[in-house]
Amino acid sequence: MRETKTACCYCGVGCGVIVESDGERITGVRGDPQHPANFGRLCSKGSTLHLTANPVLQQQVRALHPELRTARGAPRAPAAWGETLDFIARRFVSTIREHGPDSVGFYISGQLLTEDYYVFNKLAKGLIGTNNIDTNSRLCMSSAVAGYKQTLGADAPPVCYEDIDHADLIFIAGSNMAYAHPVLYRRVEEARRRNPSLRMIVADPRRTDTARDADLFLPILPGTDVALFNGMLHVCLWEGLVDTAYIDAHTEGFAELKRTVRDYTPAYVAELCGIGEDDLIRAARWFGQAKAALSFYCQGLNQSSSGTAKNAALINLHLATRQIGKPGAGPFSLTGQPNAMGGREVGGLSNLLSAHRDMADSQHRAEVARLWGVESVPATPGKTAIEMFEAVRRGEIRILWIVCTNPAQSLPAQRMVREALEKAELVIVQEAYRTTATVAYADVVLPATTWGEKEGTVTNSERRITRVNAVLPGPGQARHDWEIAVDFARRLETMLERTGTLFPYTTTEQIWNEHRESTRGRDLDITGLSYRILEQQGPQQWPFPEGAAQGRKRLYEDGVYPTASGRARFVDTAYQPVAEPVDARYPLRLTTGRLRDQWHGMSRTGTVAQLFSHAPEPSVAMARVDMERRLIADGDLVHVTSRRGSQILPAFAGDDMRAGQAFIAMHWGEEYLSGRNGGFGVNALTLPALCPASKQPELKHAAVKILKAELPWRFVVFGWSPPEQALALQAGLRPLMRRFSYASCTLFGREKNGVLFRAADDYPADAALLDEIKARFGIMGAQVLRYDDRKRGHARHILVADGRLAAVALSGDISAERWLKEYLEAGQPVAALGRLLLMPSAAAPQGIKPRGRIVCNCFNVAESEIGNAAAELSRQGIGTAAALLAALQQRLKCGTSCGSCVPELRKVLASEPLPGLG
Ligand SMILES: Nc1nc2c(c(=O)[nH]1)N[C@H]1C(S)=C(S)[C@@H](COP(=O)(O)OP(=O)(O)OC[C@H]3O[C@@H](n4cnc5c(=O)[nH]c(N)nc54)[C@H](O)[C@@H]3O)O[C@H]1N2
Ligand SMILES: Nc1nc2c(c(=O)[nH]1)N[C@H]1C(S)=C(S)[C@@H](COP(=O)(O)OP(=O)(O)OC[C@H]3O[C@@H](n4cnc5c(=O)[nH]c(N)nc54)[C@H](O)[C@@H]3O)O[C@H]1N2
Ligand code: SF4
Ligand SMILES: [Mo]
Repeated sequence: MRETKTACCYCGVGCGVIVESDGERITGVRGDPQHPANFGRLCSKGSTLHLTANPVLQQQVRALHPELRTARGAPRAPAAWGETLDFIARRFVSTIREHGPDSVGFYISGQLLTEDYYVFNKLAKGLIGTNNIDTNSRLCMSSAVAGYKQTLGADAPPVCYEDIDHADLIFIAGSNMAYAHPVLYRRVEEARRRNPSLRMIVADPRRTDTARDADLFLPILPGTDVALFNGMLHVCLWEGLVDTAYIDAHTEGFAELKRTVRDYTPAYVAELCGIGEDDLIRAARWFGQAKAALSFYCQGLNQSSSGTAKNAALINLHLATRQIGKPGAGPFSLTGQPNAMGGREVGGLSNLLSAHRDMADSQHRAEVARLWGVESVPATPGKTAIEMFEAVRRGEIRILWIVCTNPAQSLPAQRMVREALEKAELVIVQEAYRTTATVAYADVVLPATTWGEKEGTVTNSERRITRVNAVLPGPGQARHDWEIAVDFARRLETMLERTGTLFPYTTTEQIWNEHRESTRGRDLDITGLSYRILEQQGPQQWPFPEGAAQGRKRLYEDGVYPTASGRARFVDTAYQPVAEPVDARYPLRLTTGRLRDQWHGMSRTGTVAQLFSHAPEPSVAMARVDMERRLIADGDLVHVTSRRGSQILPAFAGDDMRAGQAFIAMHWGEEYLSGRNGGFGVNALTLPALCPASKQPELKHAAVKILKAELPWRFVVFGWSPPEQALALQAGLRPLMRRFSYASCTLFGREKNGVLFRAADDYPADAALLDEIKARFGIMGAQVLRYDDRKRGHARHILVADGRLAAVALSGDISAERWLKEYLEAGQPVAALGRLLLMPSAAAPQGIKPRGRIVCNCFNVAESEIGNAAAELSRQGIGTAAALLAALQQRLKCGTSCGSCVPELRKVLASEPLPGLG
């Protein structure tokens, strides 16, 4: 037994994790009680990290050796590292010689460690001489970067997690913290428990679990945030809630903003935002009157064609009311990925340079060139993510190197993205998993190590740097991302006949020390830190300059800002509607976002069966009225169509949706949701409109139409699969999804691995195709129980093993799916059922009640069980909501481990009529 301290590889909360291993396997994880981000807590994703490292499962999906194809159309073949990197280097040399350095591009990731990031940045900007290096942080944090820089002068969140304990108002805008930053949200819950006068406002078009917890919920119309913040500032001005002395002493540009904001009267704003005037005024008063107002925001602000303006308008509000630079106050941009911050620190975007320097600034370029020992760094602006793929499609960028991100899933406008991937002369994909949609387009696959295998550092949302440690070596021939880049760079240097090397590193510490030196004198100065300090004294916040005893918790307490004048700048923000308005043809507003238990394209969380239990299959959520108008019932398949593409999926009514809106989780890409025409998943629909300042795409707002899909023929297969086959089975089914109008493929189960394949079409599929799919589930041969009604096209084929259901295939009439799956999942003996198993009827035999969705993943507690217990407890007349929750938790244990489901428990309880609560 060994224990290793490291950080969670998912969200930007940056929780500390203690990993248990036996030298060969990771056997468990628990939260690090000493880590200041989580003090021992983990959410549903963090607490299942060890399950993503199960070697039996991993072997089936990990990229284990380099793969190479030397000509388009040929299959990729395993290759040695040396041969592969030499091949790429030769192609780089010839392409650059012929077409210049800007004919290559790197698209990297906020999930890389700081050291990985640093090396790739130096490789592109220092050695190759191109600024064509951008990252998925462009889809995530670039509006936040631009917002902070425009207003406060530097890309630094001025706040810290501890501020939650000092705030008396928490304003959450465009963030579903309960799902996306759960452990930090636990801290908000705790602060509210301790301090009943702490109020919470949530602004979100959807009534999320976070919104349901609010004291004041502002269900604003999508994209109207700038109007909301300007309106709040208008009220604060009118009611004398701005801090004129602070504005005079520490800011500039207020006069212009004031003129603009004058027009944002409560009546006008309430109308624009679709909220009550009273609520707007109340929100402004709460904010302006608070002793300390802390706001949290994320993609509801950033992923917008006015993303930077939304950020700036919120920061304006903080500056004008002096809700900044003091305990409990400030604008807190939540970072999404674990190392979004680290990437920004090393200048990992096409417009940035090391240590928060600007590519456009000639002095900054000279400083970086000096640091690196190169003549110059290029001045030509690099392409940002969307622009880069557009340039690839135009043939301007010929070689594309993709690292630690899955653009064929996560970029908007998938048709364009895929045309680009097809057009590129060479696509290199450096990945830990070979199952992603992007790998299908790779000419070269470079297998990378991942969480539990690699080491370096990451920086979380509150500027805190944590050491990431390896527990086990990587599988097969996988190598660390920085090592791959360094090995490649040296080969390139040799081919370019460069003397000496810019990449003399043999350890991550050497890389990090160089990065550290680049921060000297900058706002993020970490010259006082070292790997040793991080290891001995734990995670530290920047800035931490030489001579300091500790990092800085909070910035700008002295009112001095890192701008030329030392003053913060108000930005004159005017409201702009979303890029693609709804109209008669595309009347619904589609938004996209996160599920509680899944991570992005699901290459990792999608290998853990139990993480599907909270949201088992892809779907689109709609308002009930919009469904009724279109004669759509819950579970019906619909075509969701935008100007860019179409995707079929089942619709369900969500009581969190306003009329006119629809929601699809961003996780459902082609890997899980597909079909014959297009079928690229959620991002078939989204658009490449960009915020002009940050170039961040508007992933949150597309105009769509939704129509019922007439696909009468249905097919579903589900069954248990042995651990050494389950993921391979699923991966093998993926190409077959394209053979149906609609198909999805997901996992289910807990101790066992279940695979579920679903398809629909307008006519029965080819019998050979169905037999092939069934055979993969073991549904073949004499022992299969069969019912076939050929005339009607109905079939029920069942594999029974040890007296229990092992796999079931239904086609035509699939209405028995629900109870058969309950029997299978419960491991219920079926001998007594006899012929009932094959009866064509849909009715469940006596004695089996569907459990429904699993709400508590830690203790496997289902919706139905929670509903029943809640009803019973509320009949007992327990007085307060808090007491009721406690009683529910005591009875079922739900929500007592990671706590991720607690907001949902509160929701269920709130829907019970509570005697004595009114
Ligand atoms: N479980 C889980 N957690 C994650 C991730 C994950 O994949 N899964 N990913 C991580 C990453 S990289 C990121 S970036 C974060 C994202 O974290 P969040 O931004 O909190 O998550 P999202 O669900 O993308 O979007 C947040 C909310 O924005 C709302 N919204 C949409 N349009 C608007 C608008 O115009 N105005 C306002 N005010 N709100 C709007 C949506 O309804 C949604 O509830 O999550 C991180 N944490
Ligand atoms: N519609 C819609 N689209 C969105 C969003 C949205 O809200 N709506 N959100 C956007 C946002 S905020 C984000 S951050 C992006 C995220 O989008 P992506 O970056 O595409 O998300 P991931 O699936 O996390 O991709 C990371 C990839 O790296 C691989 N990997 C894991 N560890 C390692 C490693 O150590 N090294 C290497 N080389 N590879 C590794 C994983 O297998 C995975 O395929 O999605 C964006 N796309
Ligand atoms: S909140 Fe959850 S996903 Fe985020 S770092 Fe902590 S454990 Fe990981
Ligand atoms: Mo993100």
